[in-house]
Amino acid sequence: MEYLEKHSTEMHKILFTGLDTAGKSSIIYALKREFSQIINIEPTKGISRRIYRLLDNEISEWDLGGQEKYRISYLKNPNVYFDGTEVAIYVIDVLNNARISESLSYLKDVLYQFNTLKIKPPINVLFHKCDPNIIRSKANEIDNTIEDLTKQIKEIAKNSELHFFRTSIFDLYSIMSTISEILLQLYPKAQLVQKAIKEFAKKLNCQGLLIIDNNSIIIGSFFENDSAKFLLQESIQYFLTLNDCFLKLGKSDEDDQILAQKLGYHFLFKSILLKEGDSPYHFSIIKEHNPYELYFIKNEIQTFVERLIDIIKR
Ligand SMILES: Nc1nc2c(ncn2[C@@H]2O[C@H](COP(=O)(O)OP(=O)(O)OP(=O)(O)O)[C@@H](O)[C@H]2O)c(=O)[nH]1
Ligand SMILES: [Mg+2]
Repeated sequence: MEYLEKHSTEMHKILFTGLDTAGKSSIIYALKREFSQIINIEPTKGISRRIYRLLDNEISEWDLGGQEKYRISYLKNPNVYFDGTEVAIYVIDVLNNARISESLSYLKDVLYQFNTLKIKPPINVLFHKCDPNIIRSKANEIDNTIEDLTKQIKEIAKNSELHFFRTSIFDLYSIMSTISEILLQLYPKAQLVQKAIKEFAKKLNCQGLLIIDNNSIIIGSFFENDSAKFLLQESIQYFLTLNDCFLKLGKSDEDDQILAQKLGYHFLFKSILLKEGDSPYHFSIIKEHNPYELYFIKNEIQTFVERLIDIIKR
């Protein structure tokens, strides 16, 4: 239980930037599952910072409010705001055509600052507000906007490592998977963890397994087929929310789990503490065959958690 104290923790600076109203803070609230905050969201005044743990590292997350007056001050003081950035997340509102050129121009300014500071963080561009209902009704229009933007960004940032994603707060999984992929780039052990998760899923003979930390970061996943993938991805936010409800009621017990069943699919959701006083990890499992084995896999999960601790501290 002392390994985390002994183990040296690395701190990584993650920068969220982009114009005002792009949706940066909403993405962060969505990861924290604080949906009621998104409805009444106010523009971020200056920077909002938080520090959280990811596996055995620490993430220092900087959300730079994007109103013009703040952008001017960041660009004037790049040492304070941009220096030390290991990963940049640049959020663009794809529904706001009128401000796309302004957004590209600010991206240029940000890249210029990285260049001056002699740092080369990967640039992760989020084409945000790709809401499921809009994608259905205006698919071509959005695709064209994104295609055009991608071309322009590749030109502007031709010396940077670039990654592109489509996100919407109305598709929580798009946010979870995007931010997880971005953050796990920092973590070389992520592949070992993923391999162990796959082996564990095979051992359980389940069709899908999703392991998420308390900040909604997907530590690893396994899906045997598309329906298992779809069902686990879509259901995870409801299990997390139901779990949060019990925590708000002050009710939790080490042995508790949520079980659900429909049309031959059996779901098990269980929260596990790797370490006393730490935040929990959430396991979501789907099984089609021998579902009753699900009731008896507590020991298997515990053994797997020990293996996970072993990989993380190594
Ligand atoms: N349709 C849609 N609206 C969104 C989405 N994400 C955020 N919004 C809305 O966009 C508005 C601005 O969101 P914020 O998260 O405050 O934007 P921000 O980038 O943090 O803005 P600043 O703090 O001023 O830099 C809010 O009204 C959100 O509800 C999304 O995925 N789809
Ligand atoms: Mg904000």
